[in-house]
Amino acid sequence: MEDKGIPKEQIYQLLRKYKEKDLTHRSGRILGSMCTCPHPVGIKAYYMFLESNLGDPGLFPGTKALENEVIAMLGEILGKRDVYGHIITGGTEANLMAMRAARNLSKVKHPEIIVPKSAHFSFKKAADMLCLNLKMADLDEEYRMDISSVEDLISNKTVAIVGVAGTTELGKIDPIEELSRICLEKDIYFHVDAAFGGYSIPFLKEAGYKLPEFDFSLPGVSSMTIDPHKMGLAPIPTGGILFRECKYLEAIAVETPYLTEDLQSTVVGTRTGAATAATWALLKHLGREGYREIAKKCMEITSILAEGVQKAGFELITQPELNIVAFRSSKIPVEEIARRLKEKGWAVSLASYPRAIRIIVMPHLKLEHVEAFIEDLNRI
Ligand code: 0PR
Repeated sequence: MEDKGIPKEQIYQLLRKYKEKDLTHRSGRILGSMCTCPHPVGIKAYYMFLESNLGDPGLFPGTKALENEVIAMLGEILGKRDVYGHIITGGTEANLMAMRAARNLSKVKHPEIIVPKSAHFSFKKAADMLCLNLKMADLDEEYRMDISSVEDLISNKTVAIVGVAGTTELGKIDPIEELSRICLEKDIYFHVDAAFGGYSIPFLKEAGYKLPEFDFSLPGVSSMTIDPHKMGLAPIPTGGILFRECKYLEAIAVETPYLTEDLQSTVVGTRTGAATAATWALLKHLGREGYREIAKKCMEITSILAEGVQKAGFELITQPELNIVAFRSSKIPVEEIARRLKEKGWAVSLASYPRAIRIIVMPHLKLEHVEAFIEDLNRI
């Protein structure tokens, strides 16, 4: 570190050099990310609230009011307006909070949680941090959580079951309705990870897509993850955790003696209010119609991509249920396909189960990008 500071123009120039090395979503070359270009209205709102700290909400009552409104709006999207929750850093923190609530409310020794094999790796982190035994349920032939496998894994130590609405690798929706019924019957905490699907499934349904029930309208659902920084178009880091009842938030609250609030339930202490402001601004600005159009557009491009992939001689792993396309070839290993695509400037990701090229059709992917990609795929 220099003793004398560098003039700001020079600083910006230096930063631009580093930035040039990064990929951008806008280029249409990032095909394996659940993030996207943040919407300009969200960016402006984010800037406006940069100094706001929801870790000490008494100092920022305006931002706290925005958070309350955001939680109610997200709850409304997910079938229940009067929910309790917070805007946090992302799906990992949301899943961690949910598992912590489930564990704290049960008095069981050596607690276990049951997640599908397709669950995001954040549950491994949660299990490790919270000393939970992680049980992985098998998937059925459509890569959804297998109900009979779940039933086999349930024991008197089970403190939570997790279903995913929009799996990370394939975008599948687990049988949430059946899981909700089982959890209600057996009095087990049921968390739905809709980090990816939460902002699209409800809007696709409104647009006429036939998708299953997956939210708080099912009485067994205790909590849900929904990430504004994925299909919500908010800047990162912006996640959402919603609980059906206040007692779950209370179960993870700690006393905060010298702050303007008495209790805090989030993992992080100092917590940006900018993410909340951006989420609020986008929900208000885009409205249901805006999000409906975004979700629909992504699905239309998903269909075009899925068709193009098959025409190019590749095999779809499964029919896309949401905006993710996963495919492989009987002739070329997926690692080799990914390598050749990288040579042509495409940043794809690989699904682990089954092994496949995985493309997430986020709002930054336009038709021209997908057409250029299919052309390159044909050459491969
Ligand atoms: N739950 C689900 C279903 C997810 O897909 C993810 C992340 C999480 C929870 C965790 O969310 P946070 O990453 O916000 O904590 N899914 C993406 C993934 O792991 C995240 C991602 C986004 C990764 C952009 C890469 C990337 O470029 O694939």
